[in-house]
Amino acid sequence: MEFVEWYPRGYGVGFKVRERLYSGRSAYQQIEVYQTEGFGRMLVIDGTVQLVEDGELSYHEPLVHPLLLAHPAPRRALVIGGGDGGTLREVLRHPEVERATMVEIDPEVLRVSAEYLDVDRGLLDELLAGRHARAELVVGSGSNYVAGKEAAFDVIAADSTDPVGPAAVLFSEPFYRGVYRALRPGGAYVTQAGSVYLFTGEFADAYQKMRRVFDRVWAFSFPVIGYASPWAFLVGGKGDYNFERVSLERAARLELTYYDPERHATLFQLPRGVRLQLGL
Ligand code: AG3
Repeated sequence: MEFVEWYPRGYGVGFKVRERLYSGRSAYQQIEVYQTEGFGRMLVIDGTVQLVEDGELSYHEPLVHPLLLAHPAPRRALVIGGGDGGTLREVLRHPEVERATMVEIDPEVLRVSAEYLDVDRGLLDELLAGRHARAELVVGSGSNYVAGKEAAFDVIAADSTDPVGPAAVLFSEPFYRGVYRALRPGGAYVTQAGSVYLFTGEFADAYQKMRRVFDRVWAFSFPVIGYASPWAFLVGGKGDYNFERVSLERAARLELTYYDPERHATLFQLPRGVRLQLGL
């Protein structure tokens, strides 16, 4: 049996799968879990691959660690989306983080991830029971949550589905304004921004919108296992936040597998045509 995610223009990313372990419709989306032959279990939302267990770090590491390692003291952290728990798990590996909040809109993603996936069941169980020492869970809309906050977070990471569909609001200028307000001075925001090659227009669009809101914006890419790679990411900084310098001492303690802090500058490598399309 095979599972193929079809991107625009008939480009596919496929996995050999042994069986479908779960399939169900939540109030927001279609959720599926497959047992793949070579990469552990796979979470699929609305036909798009969210993660494979043996490869999810290739997404969660570049999403989280550069952002936090470039911040001198990331004490308060917010994760928007990320219901499988992988992003929050990586955020909590930083001892500087005193308190982290995760706002996930779909309780079914939390339940299915806790039951079927081995991303961090322990963390999800603790969050769902409300007994994690440093982290709390809010089930609700990330954009509504952010709209009510002012100078509350040092770092905010959005781990959403694609810039098309239900998550489109997380790529809008009003949302970015809310995020900017919710950041403390010197704080920063990161978001995944789709496939560099298949969603180049959305990537460039999100980049331009963020430039209208944040004091500085950085675009980077990373090859992610399971996605049509390279994958796009955007960082927006408030005040004097500088994404170009990361703490190597703090990085050394993380024992990273994919993101390489000693080669941080390689993150900014984009295909020339894409760089020009972004106006960089
Ligand atoms: N969230 C980003 C998923 C984007 C994948 N898009 C796609 N395959 N078309 C991943 C969730 C992992 N925590």
